[in-house]
Amino acid sequence: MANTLRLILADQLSMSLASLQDCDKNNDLILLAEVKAEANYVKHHKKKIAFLFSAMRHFAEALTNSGYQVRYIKYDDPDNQGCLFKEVARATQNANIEQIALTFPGEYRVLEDFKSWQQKLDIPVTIMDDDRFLSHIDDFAKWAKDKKQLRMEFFYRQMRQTTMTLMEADQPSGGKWNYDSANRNAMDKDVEIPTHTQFKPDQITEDVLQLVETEFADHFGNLQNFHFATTRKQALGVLQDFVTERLVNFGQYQDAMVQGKPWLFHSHISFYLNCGLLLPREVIELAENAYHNGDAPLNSVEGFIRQVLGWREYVRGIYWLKMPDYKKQNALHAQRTLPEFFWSAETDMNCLQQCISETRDNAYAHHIQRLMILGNFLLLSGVHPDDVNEWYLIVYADAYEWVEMPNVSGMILYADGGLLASKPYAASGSYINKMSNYCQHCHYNVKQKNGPQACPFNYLYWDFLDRNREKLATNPRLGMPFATLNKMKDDKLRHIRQDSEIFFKALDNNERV
Ligand code: FAD
Ligand code: DLZ
Ligand code: SF4
Repeated sequence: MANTLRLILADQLSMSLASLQDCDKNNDLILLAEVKAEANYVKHHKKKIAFLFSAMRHFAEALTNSGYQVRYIKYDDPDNQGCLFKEVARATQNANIEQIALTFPGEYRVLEDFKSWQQKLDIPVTIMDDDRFLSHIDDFAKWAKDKKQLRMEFFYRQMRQTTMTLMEADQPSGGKWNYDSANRNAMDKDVEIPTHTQFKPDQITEDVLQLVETEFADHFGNLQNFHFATTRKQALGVLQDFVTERLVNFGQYQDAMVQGKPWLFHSHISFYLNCGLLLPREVIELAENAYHNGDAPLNSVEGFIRQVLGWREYVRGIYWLKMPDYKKQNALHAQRTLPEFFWSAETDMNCLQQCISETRDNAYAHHIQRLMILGNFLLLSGVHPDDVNEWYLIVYADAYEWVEMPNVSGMILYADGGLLASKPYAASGSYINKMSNYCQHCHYNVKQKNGPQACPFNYLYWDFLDRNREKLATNPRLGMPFATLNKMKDDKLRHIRQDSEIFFKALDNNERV
């Protein structure tokens, strides 16, 4: 076998990675590179860069300790070439390399880049399937073929069957596929929320934190209290803590939001799953075992497994099925630019203020914050999908385009015209008030429908439906709200339109809202 260069990306930090499987420890060279092009193509959150660089350095160390030959390019190496291709080109020149092995990347633009390397370098380049995912993108395409709507629920059921997860013979455990109806509680006052797993930075992480502070000073976010896992062992610790301490309550409080409590009963493993420190198979297995051992109820375990085996695999399928066109979709013709306060958190809307400042501090927000606070506001305000996609890709430490874009363009913005979501996830203030305690601390009054003190979500919700009547009124799942809108007195509708106009004017002038 010829000497092979094996490039490993920041989100491919798995010992079981396809392109590592036939590695010849004596003759092959593994390359990891911290490069400007990847760290700056959007201005990633400081904690995201620190997390990935530290995880890369730890992974390189683990590879070296296992006997592999590793070439590691640090960000501040004086002759750092600045992009993956140039680092690969340099490594092939110096090390007698005869071929290159890659694993299928998580972003379309990276794949396009990979595809050009064989010709540019004039040596064979092999791109291997990323078999860490449980569903192959070709199988997803087959499943999707000839379907008008690609509902996650049906894909998920098929995944349960093909992987025999939470199944009893050919029936779903407990007799139902989906226990979502049991998973919509607000937080009970007397429930104690466990602390999330935190790790003290070691020397490798300290070095990286210093580097990021210096080199990425103008990026969003802060580096204080950096506590992420940066090794596989630590990531397994986060997973284990979730299964023993939080999974039991994951289901019922999945959609709850609490002021000052960003982590709740969620797993906090998306960072590790997406960069390769954890594998979906082992995560699902551990959760399923908790159910069989009687350590967690079915609504929690099924709810959690649906996220990993269902949603996570499904959004990846959608991304690769629809790219590159997916990026250009804007079914609702949203045109507004991203409000400035999405960077500063300076807003009187307390729910947004909380979610944005937590995002700034943690590079994390849980799902319902991303969907029903931040996403809901961006949908109702008609912010352009390009701006919204860029923001979400920047601010979350688990964000790569394959997972971020379908959630943004499909789930929150309805920019794909309903391919992913059967209706837009639009809601007024009463939903937020029901699921959180944010409204108790807000400048605005959630009970008020109109006027300067009214919760903006209340009139923006109706204004959104009114503005998008033509595209949404025939959606059967929006029958009820449109019936209400159609019966609305002219006077009331005029107030809604006026309040929305005043609000948007202030927003566009960058005045405090
Ligand atoms: P938990 O609530 O504990 O869920 C368990 C796991 O399920 C997660 O770790 C994740 O791997 C998976 N999962 C849950 N929901 C989804 C989903 N909708 N799509 C894909 N996987 C899911 N997730 C990302 O990993 N990266 C992103 O860039 C990202 N962007 C998002 C943008 C928007 C607008 C929305 C609405 C959701 C986004 N999500 C994204 C999905 C979800 O919000 C995060 O996976 C989750 O909040 C991560 O926290 P957790 O690990 O504590 O998740
Ligand atoms: C997100 C990211 C960052 C911040 N830095 C690097 C890097 O320096 N080197 C690298 O190999 N990858 C990095 N990544 C991840 C890539 O930008 C890209 O999102 C994924 O590798 C796609 O699979
Ligand atoms: Fe958010 Fe409205 Fe509640 Fe304020 S009143 S926290 S803006 S939902």
